[in-house]
Amino acid sequence: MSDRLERLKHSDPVLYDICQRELQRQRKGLELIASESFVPAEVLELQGSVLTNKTAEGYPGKRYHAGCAVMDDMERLGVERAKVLFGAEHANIQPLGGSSANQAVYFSVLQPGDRILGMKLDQGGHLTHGYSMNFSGRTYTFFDYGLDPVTETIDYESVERLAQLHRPKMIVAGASAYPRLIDYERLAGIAKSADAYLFVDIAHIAGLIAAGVIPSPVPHADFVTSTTTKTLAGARGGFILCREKYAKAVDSAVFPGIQGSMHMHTMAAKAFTFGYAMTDAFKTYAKQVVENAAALGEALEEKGFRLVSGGTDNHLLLVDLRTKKLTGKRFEQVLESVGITVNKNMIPQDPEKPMVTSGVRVGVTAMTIKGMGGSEMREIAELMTRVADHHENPEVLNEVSQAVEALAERFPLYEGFLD
Ligand code: DSN
Repeated sequence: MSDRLERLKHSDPVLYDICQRELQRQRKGLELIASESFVPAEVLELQGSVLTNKTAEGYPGKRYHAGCAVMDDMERLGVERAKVLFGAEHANIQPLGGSSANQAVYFSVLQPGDRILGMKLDQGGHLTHGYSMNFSGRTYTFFDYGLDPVTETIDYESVERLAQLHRPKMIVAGASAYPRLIDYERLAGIAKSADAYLFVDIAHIAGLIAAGVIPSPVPHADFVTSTTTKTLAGARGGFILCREKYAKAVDSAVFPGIQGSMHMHTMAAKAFTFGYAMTDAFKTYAKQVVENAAALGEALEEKGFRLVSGGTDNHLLLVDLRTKKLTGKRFEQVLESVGITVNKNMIPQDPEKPMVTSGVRVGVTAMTIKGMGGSEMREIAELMTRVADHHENPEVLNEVSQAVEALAERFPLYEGFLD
């Protein structure tokens, strides 16, 4: 790997410098973006491998180009691993990302204009679950459900009511900013009584599900999609799990429905990701993620932050900044200035606009992969609190910046790579 970048250094010093700067940013900062992780070196190797050279369309044994026998072995291996890991009847690992995986699920059994019930974006849902400017909201007729205003958890009674009222063909569950467990069994019952498909997008929590530390929707849902990044902590791509009876519809929705040739190098990295997620080391990591999120949440609450829903069951926290008289935009900016990266995020009933917000989303996956535990979570909470309470004091911010770098560098990242 260092050899390849050695070439880049001479052939394209500008891009080499960009890689170096990004590596230093990742090494010296505290990465708390909930959708990020630090992938194993094998994923970096596979994503940079000669597998990128092979063009293939179709499925193993039924390709549209010659010379695919080796890649057929690789795709079969990845599919088999995904099925075993999640206990699924069928897997398609060709989607280039989570969005294309979701597109393929809709496309597999729905027609443009069909009714779908999805979770509101500003209450934790995702762009591809019906946002008006996204392909989903532009192609299908979405209705949305949200959270109970008191508990700030999914209001299942309203899901049930809306399902009976609108009679959607599909109910979509899963979220990009929801810190609590989802009752898939209950949603499956609601979907069944409305004669709707249940589709669950587990992109954020797939690693925790794979490791068995939180419940799986696979036994209850008709379709499940995910990315292999985030808590699965691997390749940057997507995949679909479904019941066998939908296998043909899903496969043809992916190809030729929405994709042409696939990315063999990332598919191989996905196959590695599924294999690695079966190991004891991965299970230990996933358990620690949940413990770290709880520890960070408790420490932030002790320091006067309010957590949406009062806590977390997964890898992320949604922090309401109104008790600190800060907007999400301001806190994101000032945290970034000291080397802590989070993203501003709407909170339920947010009075601010989406580009301002009253909250931030905080995830612990990347820092857990680096090896951090409960005591480091408390240090991070202390640093975040100092930033919130002194966000206009350059001296304090300078001290925090030094403390961030010192904490980050106690946990080395990709030692020997790119150096
Ligand atoms: N959906 C975006 C997120 O949750 O950050 C990107 O994966």
